Amino acid sequence: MEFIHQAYQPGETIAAVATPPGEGGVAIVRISGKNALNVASKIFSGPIHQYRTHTAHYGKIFNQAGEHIDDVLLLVMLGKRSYTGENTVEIHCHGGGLITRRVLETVLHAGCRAARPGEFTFKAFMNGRLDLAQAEAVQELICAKNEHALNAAENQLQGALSRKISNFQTSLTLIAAILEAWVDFPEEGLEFASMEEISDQLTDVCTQMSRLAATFHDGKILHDGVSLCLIGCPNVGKSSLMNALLDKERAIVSHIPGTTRDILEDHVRLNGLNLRLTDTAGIRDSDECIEQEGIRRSKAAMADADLILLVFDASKPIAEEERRLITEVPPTKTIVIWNKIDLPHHESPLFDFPFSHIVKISAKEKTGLDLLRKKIDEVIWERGPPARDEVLITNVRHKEALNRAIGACQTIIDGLRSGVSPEFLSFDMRQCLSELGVIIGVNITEDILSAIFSKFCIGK
Ligand SMILES: Nc1nc2c(ncn2[C@@H]2O[C@H](COP(=O)(O)OP(=O)(O)OP(=O)(O)O)[C@@H](O)[C@H]2O)c(=O)[nH]1
Ligand SMILES: [Mg+2]
Repeated sequence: MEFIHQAYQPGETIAAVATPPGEGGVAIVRISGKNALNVASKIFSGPIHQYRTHTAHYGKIFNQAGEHIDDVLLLVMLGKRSYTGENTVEIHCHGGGLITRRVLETVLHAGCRAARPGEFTFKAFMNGRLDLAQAEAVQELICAKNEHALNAAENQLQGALSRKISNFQTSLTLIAAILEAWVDFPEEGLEFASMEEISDQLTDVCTQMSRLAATFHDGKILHDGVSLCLIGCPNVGKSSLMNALLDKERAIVSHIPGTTRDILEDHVRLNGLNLRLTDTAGIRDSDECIEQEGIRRSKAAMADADLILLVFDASKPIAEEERRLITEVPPTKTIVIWNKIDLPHHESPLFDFPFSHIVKISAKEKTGLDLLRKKIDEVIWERGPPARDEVLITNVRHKEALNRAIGACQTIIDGLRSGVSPEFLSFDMRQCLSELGVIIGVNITEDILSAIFSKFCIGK
């Protein structure tokens, strides 16, 4: 078969540096495959073939010319009990870029090939150590940017998602068997279950699958993070709010309207989530070409943002430009900020407009910010942050396969209800089961596997 568009031999011995580039205390060169012990024994000073599995040994690495390369700690992990499911040797050498490269070159010269991205995890998948959803969780675990994402990846790696999927498959396979019995032995089939019972069971599985698919909203937040954009007319206090949320003087603040002319970006942590905060140029009619470009960028940032903070100066009446802006923002992803309430101010006159999230603050006095943080959290999560052990769909590939499975399941339910003969529904049942299989990696094409693993780092 092929892996990342090159021939792939099961058991072939591969090697790579498993630690990140740069200087560090220790670097790890990992070797895995059926010749891993032979390769390592050619360059290591100790009797590798005599070592027991999962033991560590101090020794020296020598190159082909017999030159000393490094003093190392060598770990042996045999066969089925290793990460890849194949013999694995890890060489823990000194963590300099040059020395690590020399150790790797020595290993490669001793008779193995450089690993492709994600190839160790690919071996683990091919050898049945992990299913595909678990293999993908390895990469998500490495890339997790917040606590919730880490929990979700950990659950997926422990097989929680795979168990859910295989429970769906088990229920559907039982229903499929009843449908087939029905086709083969129409009289006996009816004794197993009635048409309504089968349809109810299917609806139950379909509802559970839909519930899982609905977690993708939260999963996407964990995976991609959340972007927040500050929008408003000049001088309403957007940059002041940016600084207050970041708790540093990031943006220039002044009483002159049109102070911010370009997009400013920074990150802030909120209840375990990383938010990307964007301050923008105040929106108004302007003849000045640089300001016009700034305003164009503000509107583009607004369109891209997951959440808009639409800022008003509460001490002033709503301006004509602001009325226009109100009609341009999507109300469901907008929080209205009624700023400068430390000054004599108007109560919010926005009841004419469809905003359900309004927060009163003073960016200058830093009041109302906790309420704003709570509101942001509320709008982001819709139904509260995910529980630690909740199974979430974080991956578009899983979401799409699950949605196709739900679609096929729904077709069967509709068919049964409208009296379509069960034999005509077996195609949809096979389709539904195979889409679920796609998530955990059953009958998946080489191209899809290559696309998934090529996103991994080399050495993982
Ligand atoms: N009293 C009071 N003044 C504020 C408050 N927030 C901002 N200001 C003042 O309002 C003026 C404008 O603030 P900025 O933060 O620069 O406003 P902006 O919306 O970023 O303005 P542009 O960059 O021009 O679009 C400054 O003089 C701030 O000190 C507030 O809550 N209360
Ligand atoms: Mg500004």
